[in-house]
Amino acid sequence: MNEPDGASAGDVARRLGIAVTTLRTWHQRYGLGPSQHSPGRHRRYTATDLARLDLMAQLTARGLPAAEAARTVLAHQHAPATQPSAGHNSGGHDGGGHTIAVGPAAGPAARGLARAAMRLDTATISGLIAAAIRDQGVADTWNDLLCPVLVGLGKRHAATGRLIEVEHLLSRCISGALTAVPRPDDPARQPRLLLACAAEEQHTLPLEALAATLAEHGATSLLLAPRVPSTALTATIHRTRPTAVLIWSHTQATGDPHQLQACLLGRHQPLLAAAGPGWPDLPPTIERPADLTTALALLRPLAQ
Ligand code: B12
Repeated sequence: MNEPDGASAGDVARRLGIAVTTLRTWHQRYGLGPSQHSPGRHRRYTATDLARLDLMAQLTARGLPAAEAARTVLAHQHAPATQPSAGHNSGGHDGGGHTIAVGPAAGPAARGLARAAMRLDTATISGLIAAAIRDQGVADTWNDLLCPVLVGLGKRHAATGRLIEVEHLLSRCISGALTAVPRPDDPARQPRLLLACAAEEQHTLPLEALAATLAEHGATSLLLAPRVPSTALTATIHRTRPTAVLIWSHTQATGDPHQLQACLLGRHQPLLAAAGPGWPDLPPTIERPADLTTALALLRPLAQ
């Protein structure tokens, strides 16, 4: 921490991405308060206080009850001092603030993930995502943990033009965790579901989440992502004769409806779904699942 007089409760709460009331509760209940005191002034948090609170925030974000987390933190009290991680020392060069705003509905795990992403802390990012998938399944992890952080990150990037490194690292960790979800074990069978990104579309994560949640529900899918040209898509439909094809477009630039029409030109007519916010208005014969759960319900019965 750079301030010679130590930091205020507001500063610390902002840096750790937690509410000031949470900080006060940790102080009152577990004694994790500010240790520096100048007469006539509010007490200030030192670098050692911040390191303790950072550990507390990480442990609670991983789901440890606060009392247990506090016991662990206090047990570390006399161990060699932990340095606050790099992100906390970085003086606001990312355009203001040290965490990504994840919205009021997001839980502590999303705030913990946002903090870990800002610190470029690969091990914690991957650990939090893997633990959430194990405990809650892919769909809840995607909706409640990953989407709030991705949306917050997108807003922050749009406002500042920065954090591309955070976006890339987080995306890779998410892909890794979703790919690690075990697939149904039937190598002899050709998957009946085809999931593909639209031509030039690089946003792959929603499709990766869909493939992983389908797998969790016993359904295999063939995933082509990113950037699938229309000719490659129609050739794959011709070769694999899927029962359903879902095409993802995230931005208007990639949502050209001609690539959808091309999928229905052959003799084989799969169910066709256009997903993602990039598509314009489309004929009602094309399915438009609005979220992961709806897409799962639409495709799962067609996986056999
Ligand atoms: C990660 C990311 C990237 C990564 C993608 C990595 C990967 N492997 O996927 C990379 C770095 C490659 C990238 C590139 C770009 N990106 Co980008 N990216 C994002 C980010 C942060 C998250 C994307 C994501 O996965 N979102 C998933 C969910 C969270 O998206 P959602 O729209 O909120 O979801 C809604 C629905 O789609 C639905 N839904 C959610 N999940 C699912 C799942 C299924 C199956 C279904 C059916 C529905 C569904 O529910 C949600 C609520 O309605 C977004 C921010 C954002 N808000 O999405 C920007 C964002 C999409 N990117 C943006 C831009 C501009 C770009 C680039 C053009 C930047 C550039 N100049 O190069 C390129 C585009 C390249 C291309 N041609 O595709 C803009 C798009 C603005 C616009 N509307 O046109 C966004 C919104 C950021 C911003 N605010 O400016 N990006």
